[in-house]
Amino acid sequence: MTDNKQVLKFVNDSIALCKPDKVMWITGDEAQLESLRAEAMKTGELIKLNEKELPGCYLHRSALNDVARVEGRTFICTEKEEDAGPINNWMDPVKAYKEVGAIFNGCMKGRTMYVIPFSMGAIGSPFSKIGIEITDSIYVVVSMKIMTRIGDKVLEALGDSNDFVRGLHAKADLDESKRYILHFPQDNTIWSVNSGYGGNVLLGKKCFALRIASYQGKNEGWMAEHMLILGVQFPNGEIKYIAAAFPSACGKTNLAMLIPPELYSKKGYKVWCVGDDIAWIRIGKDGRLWAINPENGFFGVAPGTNMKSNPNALLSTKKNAIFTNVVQNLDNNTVWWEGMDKNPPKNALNWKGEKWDAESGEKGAHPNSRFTAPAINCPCISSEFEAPEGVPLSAIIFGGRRAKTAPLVYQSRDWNNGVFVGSIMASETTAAATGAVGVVRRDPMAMRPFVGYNMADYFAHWIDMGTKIAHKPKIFNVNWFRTDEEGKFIWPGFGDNLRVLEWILKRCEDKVDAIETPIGYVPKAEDINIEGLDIDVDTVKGLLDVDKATWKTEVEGIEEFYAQFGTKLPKELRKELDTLKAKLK
Ligand code: OXD
Ligand code: MN
Repeated sequence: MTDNKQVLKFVNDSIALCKPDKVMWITGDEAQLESLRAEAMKTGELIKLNEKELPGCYLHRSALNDVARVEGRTFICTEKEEDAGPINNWMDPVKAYKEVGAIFNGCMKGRTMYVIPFSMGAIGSPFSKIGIEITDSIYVVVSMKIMTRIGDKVLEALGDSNDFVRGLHAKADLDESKRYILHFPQDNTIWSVNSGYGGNVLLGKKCFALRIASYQGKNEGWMAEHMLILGVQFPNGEIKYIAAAFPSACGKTNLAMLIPPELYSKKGYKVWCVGDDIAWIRIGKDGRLWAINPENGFFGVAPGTNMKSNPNALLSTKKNAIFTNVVQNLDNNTVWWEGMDKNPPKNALNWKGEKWDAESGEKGAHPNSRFTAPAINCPCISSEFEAPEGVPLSAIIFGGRRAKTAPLVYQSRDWNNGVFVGSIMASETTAAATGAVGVVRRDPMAMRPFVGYNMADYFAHWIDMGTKIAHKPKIFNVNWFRTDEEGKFIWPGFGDNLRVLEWILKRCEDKVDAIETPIGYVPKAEDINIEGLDIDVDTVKGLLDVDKATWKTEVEGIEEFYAQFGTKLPKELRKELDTLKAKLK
C-alpha cells in the first residue's frame, strides 16, 4: 500500500462510487497473481491450457458483444468541444461524470475491486509515467501484469507525487448500450465501463499511452505515437532504429519482429524489436529523436500469425501468455486460429466456446482474436528494450493498406512534407475496431482513434516539434498492400520488407539516389534488392509508379478531409497540399 494521499483519495472515491465488497491492492507478488488466476479458473474467466506445451498460458473468452475497440463509444471529455476536435467524439465532462457515474454507482456490489499501480516504461526511467487502474476484472489484472510493470515498486517510484493517471474500469454487466470509454485529459483520468475487451480496458495501452499521453506530450514537448520501434543490425554490427506507424491490424507486430530473408541473414543482418505498437518519443540531449516502448508485452492479432509470417510472435506466446477468443483444441488443450497452420483441430471449441468443425466453413477464431504475451519471451527483443532513454531514430515510416494509390515506398521532401504525408494517411479498415471492414478511411499517423485532443492541434504539434529537433529523422511512406488486377498482393511482404528498409536506411545516410515525383522521392527500381525473389524489375517499377490521375482524385479526398479542420489546419499543411496540387498539374 501507500501513504500517497492523492492515490488514497482516488481509491476511496472509487470505493464510494462502485461500492465493492472487497478491495485488493495488487502488489506484483507472483503468489497473489497465482491465487487470482486460480479464482478466475473457478469462474471460467480463465481456462488453463496444457502446462507442458504452453506453460503458464490461459485462454479467455470475451462476451459475444465485446470483441473489439468501440470507437463510436469512445469519448474525449474536455471543457470546450473544440479541444476534442472534429474527429473525436466529445462529451461535456460534467455531464460525463454525472451520467456515466450513475452507471458506475454500485456496480461492484458483491465483487472485489482490484487496485493496480502500473508504470508505462521501465520503472524509474525519466521517460516513464505511472498510472493506477482500478478494475473489477481478474482478466484485466493478469493482462496488465503482462502488458505493463505493476505492483508495489511502482508505488515506491511514485512516492507522494500527484503525477499519475487515474483509470477506473468496471466490466459491470457488459451492457453494450451502456458501454463508455471516457478520457478526461485535463484531469489525467480515464473511465471505462461495460467492456472487457483489451483495447477498451487495459487502460495503460490505448487510453493512457496514446490518448492521455498524446495530450501530455503536446503540453510537455514530446510525442506519443501509434508506432512500432525496430532496430536493423548491419553485418558490421551497427544498429539503426526506425519507428513506424500503421493503422490497427496492418502488420505492425510482423514488421517489428521481422526475420530477414536468408540472403540477408547469411550476410549478418538482424532485426531487433523494441516495441510493436506504441512509441513515446522525445528530443535527446544530442538533438536526435529518442523513442521508448512504454509497454511490457504484446497484444497481438492472432489470426495469420504462424511460423512463417511471424515466428518470433508465435514463440513469444509459448509461455505465460493469455489467448482471447481463439479456438481451443480439446484433444491436447492447446489453441489454434485461422492461418496458424493447415491442420485445424478436429475436436475443438470455437471462440464462442461452441463445438466447432472447420469443415463448416465458419471461422473458429474471431478475426480480432488476440494473444497477450510478455515482451521478454520474444526471441528478437532488443537489448535496448529497457533502456531508460530509449533508442535514437534514423527514420520514421508511415504506412497504410492501399490497393492502388500509394507506391511501395517514397520519401518525403523534408520534415513538414513528412508531416503532410503522415496527415493524409489512409487505409482500409480492419477487424481491430467494430464497424465495416475494408472501407478506406483517413487515418493520420495511424492515430485517428487515439489522439486525445484536436487533430489539427496534433498536426501543429508535429510541425512545431520539427522546429526543435536539430537532427531530424527522415520521413517515409510505405505500402505493402498494392494489388494486381486479380486483387492479389504484388509485393511479398513479411521478411522481404527488409529490402525496403534497407533502401530507407541508405537514403538516411545519402548512400543511394532517388527519383523525384510529385509526392516525394521514390527509389530507382534497380535499387530495391530483388535477388532471390519471384518478381522482376518491371514489377518493382509498377509498384513504385505514381499515377497522376489517381493522385488528383486523392487530392480531392485530402481537401475534403482537411476541410473539417477549418482555420485550425496548420498553414504549413495547406502549403504542402498546394505544392502537391501544383506538382500534379
Ligand atoms: C491494437 C489496435 O490493439 O490498434 O493495437 O487496435
Ligand atoms: Mn495498435
